[in-house]
Amino acid sequence: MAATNELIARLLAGDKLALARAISSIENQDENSTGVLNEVDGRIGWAHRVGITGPPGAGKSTLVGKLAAALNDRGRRVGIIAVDPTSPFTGGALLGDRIRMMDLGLREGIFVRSMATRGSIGGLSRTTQRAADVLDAAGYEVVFLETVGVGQAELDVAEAADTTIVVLTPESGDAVQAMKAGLMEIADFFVLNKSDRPGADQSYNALLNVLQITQTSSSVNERKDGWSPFVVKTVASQNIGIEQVIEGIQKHHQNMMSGDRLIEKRKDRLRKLVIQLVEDKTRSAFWTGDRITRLEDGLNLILGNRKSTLQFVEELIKE
Ligand SMILES: Nc1nc2c(ncn2[C@@H]2O[C@H](COP(=O)(O)OP(=O)(O)OP(=O)(O)O)[C@@H](O)[C@H]2O)c(=O)[nH]1
Ligand SMILES: [Mg+2]
Repeated sequence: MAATNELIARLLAGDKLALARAISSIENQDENSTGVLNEVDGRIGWAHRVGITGPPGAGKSTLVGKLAAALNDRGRRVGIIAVDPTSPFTGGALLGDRIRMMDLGLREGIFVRSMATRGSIGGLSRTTQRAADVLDAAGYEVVFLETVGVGQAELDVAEAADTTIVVLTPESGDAVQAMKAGLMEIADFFVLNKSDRPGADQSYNALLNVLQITQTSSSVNERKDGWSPFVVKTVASQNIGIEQVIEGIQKHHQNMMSGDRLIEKRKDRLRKLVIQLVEDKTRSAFWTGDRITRLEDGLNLILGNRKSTLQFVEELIKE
């Protein structure tokens, strides 16, 4: 307990080592995690959580690095969580990110952390959300959540973020592809990175076209929040377009702050979290050793055509 208290005191003071340890505790749900989360809740402010997703190698980490540096130059404290949904270990690519971002992490006001979340307890969305909560409580004002867009992972990150940016490149196939992958619904805006590459203008125009079509059609893609996604061209490696991306982030933040959208989004997140936690707790409370034995017996009865499945379920629950 004393150790947990000390950890909490240090992380609230912004100690990076303590922050890293607290996030590991949450990832592993070890003995410190409940204590940490209980202290973090109640101290959550309004850190702006910005999800950055897109295909492998699109330049997401490069972009996040430049954004973080630019924001930090203006005195903002910035947290970066790079989520790797594919690897349970720190793989090569992630290590590359780490090395590239290490310089940034040396800055007083920037915290960098990567998480390999395959098989993480409670899922990517929850772990990411709670890690962002910890950074928020520790006084970080902007928290970037980077993840490679591989199916569910980008949806999970979009759920944990207030603002979601989808990074595409001239190489990453056409805009129609992005639309098919459901990115139109999750992107608050797009960054077309590597605009120094051939075909950048065509890609930009194609993306604009798709956006116009989705925005003018009264189809499923119409956004009920009235926000219209746009495209920002960047060359992250050369620091080009970074200011425009920051403007986009701020514009979306303001849009969410006026009206109740941000609070509603947070409430949605919290609702899901509470429901998920209740389900987890009830499930583990239900499956005691006794019931597991009963389950095995019941399965034999059902297989032997001596009991119906539904009847057995009712009996188990009633006990
Ligand atoms: N030409 C060009 N190269 C870029 C640009 N931005 C980033 N790169 C390069 O693209 C490569 C991949 O960049 P990362 O930032 O690691 O990309 P990522 O999307 O984070 O990659 P993963 O996390 O592995 O999916 C690196 O070699 C970068 O230097 C750009 O605007 N133009
Ligand atoms: Mg990366």
